[in-house]
This record gives sequence, structure tokens and C-alpha cells, in this order.
Amino acid sequence: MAAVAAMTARIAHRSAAGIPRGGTTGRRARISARKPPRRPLAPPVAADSDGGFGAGVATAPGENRTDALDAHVPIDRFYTGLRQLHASPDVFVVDDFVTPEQCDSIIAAASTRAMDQSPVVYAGWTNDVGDVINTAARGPALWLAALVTIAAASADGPGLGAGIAGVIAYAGAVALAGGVAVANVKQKESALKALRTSTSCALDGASDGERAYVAAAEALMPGSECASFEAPTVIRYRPGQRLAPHFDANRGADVEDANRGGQTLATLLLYLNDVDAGAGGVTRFGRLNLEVTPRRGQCLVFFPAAEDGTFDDRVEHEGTEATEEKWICRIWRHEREVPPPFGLPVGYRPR
Ligand SMILES: O=C(O)CCC(=O)C(=O)O
Repeated sequence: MAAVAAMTARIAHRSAAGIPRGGTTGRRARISARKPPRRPLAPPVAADSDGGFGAGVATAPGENRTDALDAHVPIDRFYTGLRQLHASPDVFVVDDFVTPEQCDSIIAAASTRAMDQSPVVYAGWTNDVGDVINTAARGPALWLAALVTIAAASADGPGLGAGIAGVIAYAGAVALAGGVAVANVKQKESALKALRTSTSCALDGASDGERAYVAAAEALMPGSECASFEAPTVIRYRPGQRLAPHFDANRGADVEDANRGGQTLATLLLYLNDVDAGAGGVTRFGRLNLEVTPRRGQCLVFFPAAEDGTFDDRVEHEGTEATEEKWICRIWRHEREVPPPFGLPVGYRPR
């Protein structure tokens, strides 16, 4: 089955409530609509192949766990080539996750497909709209209803009519708040689309490179079968293209991602070509002060949500503006089986 889903960006924002992610037709990135914290940061730590936090040290499960959010889906901490770049939240790279030939095979598979501008959907919008409606329902709508009831009672005398006028005013105010919230979400979504300028396509797992990638992903994450993976999505950046800060998980996943296996628990980002250090096009975790320069065949691994699905805003990340062509391929591991058209073909096995 050809995976039809187009890559979607999950646009994250940081309201009291929500975090965005991608679209209705495919993969998503969740892009921050609000500015990151203004805390001054030291220059980012560049995690190249020679270094990075804990580089070369495979930690035991649970080690360095200082936050409940660190209870992510299990990975094999002794997987060949695994290096830990950050702890709490855990961020890893795996060197030589696939071979250069397998990278080429994935690029070749993507090259036979139409690459469209990566879609972006404001994930978490259900929570945001719900928050606005709740706030209105508990405050302004109540006050308005009371005022209208009092005014109607003063004009026509107390009675059923005044009560009905109050109820209508209340319902109207709540509906208006909901309408304004939806319009606001739509407006933010269209503004955020400009922040993901790369092109992408979803694959179907058929090429040698994809098979190797999916098999390696299963081996790295014991207990994670590829039925819970979205089909690999290839993203191509041309010079000048970027993906703004976003989250791969969705605070509204129960509702918005119900048809794609629920919350995103793990992201595996496979770099398909080298990008020169200092040339832009790095993966940057702004809140962790961490940058990863793409190395062909290397896989970046992190956890957008805890294993129980709790959203983790610490792993906000971005693809900084590319100055050279950059190709990546991404797998998202969801909570449950990912049905068509987002998942791999039904019954798919990589080998
Ligand atoms: O291009 C990158 O380095 C990051 C890509 C990414 O975050 C995504 O596709 O969700």
C-alpha cells in the first residue's frame, strides 16, 4: 500500500493548555506559536560524532531519571552505536543506524513520489478551544446571563421570561467564545504554515533502506513493533528552508490523534546525508541548549511524551535554516497500532 499521508508539522504553542502538531491528511509537526523562555542560554552544545553529553556511555534504564516524564518507551541502552546526548529528558544518537547505501535507497524511494510542502496543523487545538469555552462558561458568560436576567426582570418583572433571556444570553456568549477560539486557531495555523517550508512525502516501507530502518527501530526499542510506527516520512530541505520550533507529541492526542495510534511516544530521525558543521540545517533543542549536526546514517532518538502519553514540552525542537540540501527520514512510534493510511501496510514486516 502506498502511504498516502503527507507529512504534517505539529505546531506547538505553549498556552496553559496546548501543543500543536500536524494535519489531518498526514504527518505533523507542532510548532511553537509563543516565544521560548527568555532565560539566557549558554552557546548550544554541538553534539557531533566525537562528543556530546555522556557520549559513548550506555546508561542503565532508569539512571539519571529525575522526572516522571523520563519514563519513556524502553530502548536497548546497549544498542551498538548508541550515544546519549542529554539526560532528563533523554536524547540519543545511534551512529551507523543504517548504511550509506540504505540512505540512498530511501532517498531514491522518496524521489519517485511527489514531495509537497510539509503540512502543518495546529495540534492541541481541541484543548485550546475547550479552555476558552470553559473560561467563558465559568466567568463572562455567567455575568452576562445575570445582567441580562436582571435587566429583563427590571423591564418586565421577574418570571420565566427573564430566566429564558438569561439562558439565551449565556448560551450565546459561550458559543461566541467558541467561535472566536476556533477562528484564532485557524489564524495561528495559517501563520505557522510559513514556518515549515520543507517538502515531504510518506513512504510505504518497501525499499531496502526503509526495511533496514524499520528493523533497526524495532531492535532499538524492544517491545515496540512496527505496527505502532507511522510509515517513514522523508523530509527534504533546500537551502533557505527550515522547520520552526515544535513538538512531535500532541496535548490533544486522545482526540486529535485517535485515528493514527494516539500520542507520539518516540521520534526516530534518520539523517540521510551529511551537513557541514556550521552550515545550518541542524536539529536544535532550544530548551536543552543542544544541537545535532546531521551525519549520514545516524539516527537521533528522543521521546515527545512519556510512555503513559503525558506530553513532554522539554523536547521542543526545530530544523534550523538549511544552507545546503538536507534529507531526513522520520519514524514516529505511537501508543497503539497505527491504522491506514498513516501506518505501514497492514501485516507489514521489515524482513
Ligand atoms: O529537520 C530536522 O532536523 C528536524 C525535523 C523535525 O523535527 C521533524 O520532522 O519533526
